[in-house]
Amino acid sequence: MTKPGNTEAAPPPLDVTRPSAADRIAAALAEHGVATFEGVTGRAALLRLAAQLGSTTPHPHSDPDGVTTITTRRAPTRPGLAAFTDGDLTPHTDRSSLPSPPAVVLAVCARAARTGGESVLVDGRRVHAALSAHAPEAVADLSSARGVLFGGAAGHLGAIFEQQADGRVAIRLRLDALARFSPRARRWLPLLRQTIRDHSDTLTLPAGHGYVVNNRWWLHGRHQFTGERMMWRVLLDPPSGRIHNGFLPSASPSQQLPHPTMRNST
Ligand SMILES: O=C(O)CCC(=O)C(=O)O
Repeated sequence: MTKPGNTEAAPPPLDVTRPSAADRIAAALAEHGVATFEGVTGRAALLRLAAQLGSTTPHPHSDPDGVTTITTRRAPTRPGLAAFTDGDLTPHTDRSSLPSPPAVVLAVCARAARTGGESVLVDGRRVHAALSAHAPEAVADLSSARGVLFGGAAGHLGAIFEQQADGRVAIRLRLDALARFSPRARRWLPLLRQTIRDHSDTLTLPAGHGYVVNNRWWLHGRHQFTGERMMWRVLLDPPSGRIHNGFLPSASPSQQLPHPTMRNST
């Protein structure tokens, strides 16, 4: 954990080689929207863990087994490919251009960077609570159903904070060139970016360590790096009803939220 404000003890990463580890990861994911783990010894172990958490959903860049290998593959010739560079990747929702993005993102470090490359996780519930407390108008504008076109012309027109019928709020965000904001939404982007920075947790993941996040509750990204860093990513849809679409907003904007604070896992 790198931010001074968060002093709660972080739960240690769960060891996937221990009995019932997948159940404990699934339980943490359901309760907190996030879990960290260690002990993934290779791609086969990654796929075993993924199969215990849900069904794999393919990505345009994934291999037939559903795993996307994230390395520095190419210069960013067109927008949307920043993951395959050695640059910063702003915290985002995966597959934000789909009407229903996958519920869960599972990411594992296959090879650590020489320098940098820390994973960045952001609790959307905290971002929403902070904005609700200090700029409720921003939350209103960022909740507009026509506020953002995600993913270009054929993408999804929607809100950053989507109100769900069950009272939850589902976050959907990308801040790259494939997001187009309405004037009302655009005026809050500097505040939104700052609030995201204020609520970013960073994790240095050695090989075999990883995280799993509820894709509609937590944003994920990474810092720029040097070296031959390699991550594996799998998008998952857990069995129906196990993972909720989004987070329950805090009852009072100033309420302290219980939070499984992330800590640097090295
Ligand atoms: O490189 C990473 O650690 C994360 C990549 C990522 O966020 C993504 O591909 O969506």
